[in-house]
Amino acid sequence: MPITFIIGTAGSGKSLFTAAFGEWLKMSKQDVAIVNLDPGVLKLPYSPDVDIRNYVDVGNLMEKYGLGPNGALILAADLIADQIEKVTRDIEEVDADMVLVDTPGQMELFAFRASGPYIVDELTKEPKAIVYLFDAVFSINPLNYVSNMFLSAAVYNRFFQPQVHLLSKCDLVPKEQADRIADWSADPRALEDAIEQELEGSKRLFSRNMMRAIGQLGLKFLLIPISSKTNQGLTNVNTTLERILSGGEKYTT
Ligand SMILES: Nc1nc2c(ncn2[C@@H]2O[C@H](COP(=O)(O)OP(=O)(O)OP(=O)(O)O)[C@@H](O)[C@H]2O)c(=O)[nH]1
Ligand SMILES: [Mg+2]
Repeated sequence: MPITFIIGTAGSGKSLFTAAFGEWLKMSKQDVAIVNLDPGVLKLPYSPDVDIRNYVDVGNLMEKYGLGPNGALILAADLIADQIEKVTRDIEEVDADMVLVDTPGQMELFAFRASGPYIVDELTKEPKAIVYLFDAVFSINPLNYVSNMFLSAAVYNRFFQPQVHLLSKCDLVPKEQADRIADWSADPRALEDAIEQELEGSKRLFSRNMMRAIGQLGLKFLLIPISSKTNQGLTNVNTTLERILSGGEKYTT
């Protein structure tokens, strides 16, 4: 069963994308298993087939170890790795064509601790992909966009799995803005022009050097504009994931 992990900064739209894309796959007659790996979430926009909250309870951890909410979330993120066999068994029981995994709200709990890469490596030996979300509202400013490129490169550096980049929440920005951000992702000169025009001083210098450094790594961040409210772009996401998961592409797209 190929697995796709949905990653992005807090509030970037991971859970709603998991819900919308899961529904889209079902409507396209594909069997999909949806896994919630966020131990701290209270309400989800989908009914998970497999739920880490059955095995790790943040409230209990706070009480048992006298932790605050953040400390308990960090501990919970680490404890997820111990539950991997149970999660794997639950996923196998669903027996789907595709598994979508919604990851913890704060990206660093999954991407920048030991447990996330361990889980991605161990959950399956079948093809995997990472979907990384760029929030369109946040990415309108080239400085924010470049910061997100940097975070995305850092995520790639943690997992070394094929990575697909989505521009989420496109229904919230004018179409020309979304197109412009997508252009930056396809054409470094367009991004460099925006940096020259819209940023000044050290912000300009930093952004320009950062985008060049990431370019030198050979990473691409071709963004697929999507909306989990209108389903815009989900066909495109599916085509891209199918290509990656069947062909085992090595590079970011
Ligand atoms: N208009 C619009 N709102 C969206 C879209 N995707 C997500 N949202 C909203 O953005 C907010 C955050 O979305 P979530 O899907 O919870 O994001 P998340 O990355 O899972 O957030 P955390 O797990 O809490 O970090 C919610 O209010 C969503 O309704 C979208 O495509 N369009
Ligand atoms: Mg979420």
